[in-house]
Amino acid sequence: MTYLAKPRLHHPSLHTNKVGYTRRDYEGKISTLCAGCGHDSISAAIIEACWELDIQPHRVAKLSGIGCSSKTPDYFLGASHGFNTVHGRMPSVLTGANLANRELLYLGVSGDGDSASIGLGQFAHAMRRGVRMAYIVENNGVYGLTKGQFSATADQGSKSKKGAINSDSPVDLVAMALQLGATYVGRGFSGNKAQLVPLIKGAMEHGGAAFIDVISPCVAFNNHPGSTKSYDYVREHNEAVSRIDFITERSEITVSAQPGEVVDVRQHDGSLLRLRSLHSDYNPTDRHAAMNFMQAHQARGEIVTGLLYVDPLATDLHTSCNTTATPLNALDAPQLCPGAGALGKINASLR
Ligand SMILES: Cc1ncc(C[n+]2csc(CCOP(=O)(O)OP(=O)(O)O)c2C)c(N)n1
Ligand code: SF4
Ligand SMILES: [Mg+2]
Repeated sequence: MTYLAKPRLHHPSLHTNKVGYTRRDYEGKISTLCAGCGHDSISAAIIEACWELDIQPHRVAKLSGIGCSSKTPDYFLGASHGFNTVHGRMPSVLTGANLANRELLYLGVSGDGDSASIGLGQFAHAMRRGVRMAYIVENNGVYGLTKGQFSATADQGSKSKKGAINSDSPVDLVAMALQLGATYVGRGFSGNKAQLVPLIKGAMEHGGAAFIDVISPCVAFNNHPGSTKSYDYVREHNEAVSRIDFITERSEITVSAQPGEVVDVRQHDGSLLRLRSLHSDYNPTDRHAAMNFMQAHQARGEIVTGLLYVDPLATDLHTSCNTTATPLNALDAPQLCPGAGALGKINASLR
């Protein structure tokens, strides 16, 4: 058996959110991952974020590729739509689903092998097209499912469990997402839930392509001395750029802070990202400054985490393609197929 269903029974007095669901309603099956795997902490953060956002589970579509990370959608949001695609192909399947029905909230879950090795082209095009989604990569630097080979995000000089040294340069998905035009870019650590939950909430409510790279140690194959994706290494080298609070337009704003310490970013839907800057000169709405800041810190061996960049006025692929607001399954036959006359006109305009 590859999964265990969780019992549905729960105490009748469990706290419910504004749409009437308990936190348990956002859970999935019992995880079959190794005890201590970072991916399980990310699943817990996704559950927390969706529950706190009062999202109705049937409004979410969760898609993934292949890998331990890509198995995780089975372990959260059990009542949401799900599609476990082919290795590295989540972004194109998600793009198609999103174009067919823009009313759902899209959550893409992938691994560093899935997105930076076999799926690099797919990742790049989803980012540059501005597909509205929260794209989470659970980054452990190895192919966990196939027993720990280096992935494309493994740092040069890092050591495998058996002692081999990685000689290849790493792919940095955060740098790529920034360069390719993603409009919400963050990096988290599976061991820091307080930072991860608001990062995910902001991504779920963002109006364009949102990308979060979450360093997520693989305890079975990449958690030893010499690895740069182990719990110890990330804890020692983590440099948080900001502390983030996520406030929905419906919530009362109760956070207080000294002027100058806080940057407020209001997104299109009215939600507010409140960033307490830990670096006084950091501006999260300046793409080039974010790239320079990250690279300068990386050169010193630091892993910069937090919300690195956001464009609050982001638009998405539907805006650029000027598509109908109605999901395709709600259109009738004449609207879906306007007939030979309309096709003839289009062909004539192209001659
Ligand atoms: C087309 C194809 N090639 C190779 C594989 C074998 N394979 C399965 S998972 C995987 C890598 C998974 O690594 P990652 O995405 O980092 O996920 P992790 O297990 O580390 O969470 C590979 C190479 C496959 N399933 N399909
Ligand atoms: S092999 Fe690694 S990535 Fe896969 S479940 Fe185990 S710890 Fe997690
Ligand atoms: Mg991996």
